[in-house]
Amino acid sequence: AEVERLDLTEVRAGRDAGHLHLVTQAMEELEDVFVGLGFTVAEGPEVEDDWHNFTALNFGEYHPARDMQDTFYLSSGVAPDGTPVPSLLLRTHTSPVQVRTMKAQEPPVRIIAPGKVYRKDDDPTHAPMFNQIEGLLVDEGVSFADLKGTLLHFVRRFFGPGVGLRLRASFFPFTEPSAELDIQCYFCGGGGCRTCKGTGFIEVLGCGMVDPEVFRHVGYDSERYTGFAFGMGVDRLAML
Ligand code: 2U9
Repeated sequence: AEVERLDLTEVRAGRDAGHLHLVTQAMEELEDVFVGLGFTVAEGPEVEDDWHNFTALNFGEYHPARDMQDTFYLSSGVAPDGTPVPSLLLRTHTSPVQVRTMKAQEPPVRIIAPGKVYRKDDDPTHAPMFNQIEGLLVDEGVSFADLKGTLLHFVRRFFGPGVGLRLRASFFPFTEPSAELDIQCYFCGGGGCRTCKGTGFIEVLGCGMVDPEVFRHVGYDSERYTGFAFGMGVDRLAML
């Protein structure tokens, strides 16, 4: 009969000393999915000015959507010596990174913008600082079908091959048309539970076709170019 033998030459891995933060892990996994599709990573300042954070993205000075993205203002008005100080704020989304990229180069653009963002929010489900990844693709002939194919690939890679999904009409000042992407709730399988608030679906991200008004603000020919964009909250996805 076979006798169990002790292998004294076996090399075993040591005990793990620790690991990356779960949000960092989620961030890196998300980046890998889009880098694999040919997107490059772009970064920008967390202290922004009003134009890059709001105006260029089609939030007019009194647009009601500004209310939902109230943030922390650093300075504005006039300095003690009388010189005007532009309105500086902590960015409420990473979208100003895409605005800066478009100001600096002509299409094609294919970037993701990961990083910290800030909002005047503080309750059990909202923190004043959280992480986002946004994507932007601009070229000639980009359609909503390209957006849908990209997001389908993302859901399959990040959540698994068999996960059901749906697009639901929505509104953002910087995209038209706009949609939210939901996946079928994998806690209850779609029947309805606490996690999906009885709906059978979990909200994953917002997206849409870039509003031509945004192209006009950054100096792109809005007759020649179209593009899609999407944005997601990384802390939320790490929890999921
Ligand atoms: C440019 C043009 C369009 C990025 C987009 C969303 C929709 C969106 C939210 C997800 C959860 C923010 O973290 S969250 O609260 N984002 O729903 N973001 S489209 O659209 C852009 C970005 C840049 C120049």
